[in-house]
Amino acid sequence: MIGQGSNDQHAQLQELYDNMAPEGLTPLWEVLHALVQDVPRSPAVVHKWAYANVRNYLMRAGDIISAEQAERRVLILENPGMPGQSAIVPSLYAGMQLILPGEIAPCHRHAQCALRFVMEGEGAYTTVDGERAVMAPFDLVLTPGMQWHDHANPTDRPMIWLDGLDIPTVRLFDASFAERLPEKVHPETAAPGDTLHRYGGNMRPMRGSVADRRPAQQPLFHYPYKLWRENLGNLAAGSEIDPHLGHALEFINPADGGSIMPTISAHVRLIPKGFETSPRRSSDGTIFVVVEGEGTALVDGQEHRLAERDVLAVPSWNELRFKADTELVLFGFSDKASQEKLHLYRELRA
Ligand code: GTQ
Repeated sequence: MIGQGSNDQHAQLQELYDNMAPEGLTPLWEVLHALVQDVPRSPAVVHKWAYANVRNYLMRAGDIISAEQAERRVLILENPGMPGQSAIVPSLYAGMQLILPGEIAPCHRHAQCALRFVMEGEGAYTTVDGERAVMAPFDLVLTPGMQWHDHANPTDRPMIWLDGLDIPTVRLFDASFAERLPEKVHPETAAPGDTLHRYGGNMRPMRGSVADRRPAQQPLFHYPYKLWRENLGNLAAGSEIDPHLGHALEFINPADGGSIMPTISAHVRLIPKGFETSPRRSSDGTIFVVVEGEGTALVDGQEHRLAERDVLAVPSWNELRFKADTELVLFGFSDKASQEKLHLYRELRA
């Protein structure tokens, strides 16, 4: 907004704006400071979704609509600061997906990258390019862009997971492509766990050999809780704690050692009982899931109580601290992967 100016100038400017608006022209000086901010001021707000509450609505949806009819039976975790945008932070989408016993969610693929973080249930699976990732609580399963995926629950209990996708990022770039497979379910192409054995143990099939069957850029799609929890526990037992993060491990893509997918980074943290992390800001708005324990997130001084399976969205550049009442284990995902590629990522540790 321009400051002082005579009434006459204001009138002349308003006339100019009105005349040129139909031609797709508008004055920078009215919006410059909103466009080029000194620090990030996210339209997204800090918000916590208590798991029991989300689950309740999700089960109600389960009584009314099938997974197959819905294609994906998901409640979007929409940031209250960005109504109608299907975003949890400006660049990312999150939703809670329910697959009831005996249901399938039909096979499709799209440009958007997806992660699933399992909240409850065991034995249902996502099939990625025809290979089942059989899920257990707190497993991380990926469906990287344009890989075929369908979901099924052959167990007798509901299966619920958190979906994290880069839907708003892809929307920003106008680069969405999607297709359905004519069959509901992708034909099985490999035994469950095959990819984990080939690409998940810091090894890979020799390049060009018949065993090297997965896409070179994104071969791995399953990071079981059993493995990451053991690694995190061992790290916590044997290393100095980071004052700002607690004990933290990032999930990586074994193809290049980088983020799990081109647009999404993910990590886990362990904060010991009684520990309080030091204040930290980062430019990647982050979605946290409480895996174990209880505590408090202090976001710009405001307290948010945390219990198991709660989801907390912390937008860019909010000052964040965690206080652990019991040993606290967190999963987090963010757009750090995109920001680093664009040379935008920053953090500030106090
Ligand atoms: O499971 O493929 O929450 O395509 C949103 C879009 C889940 C999925 C979502 C999707 C999916």
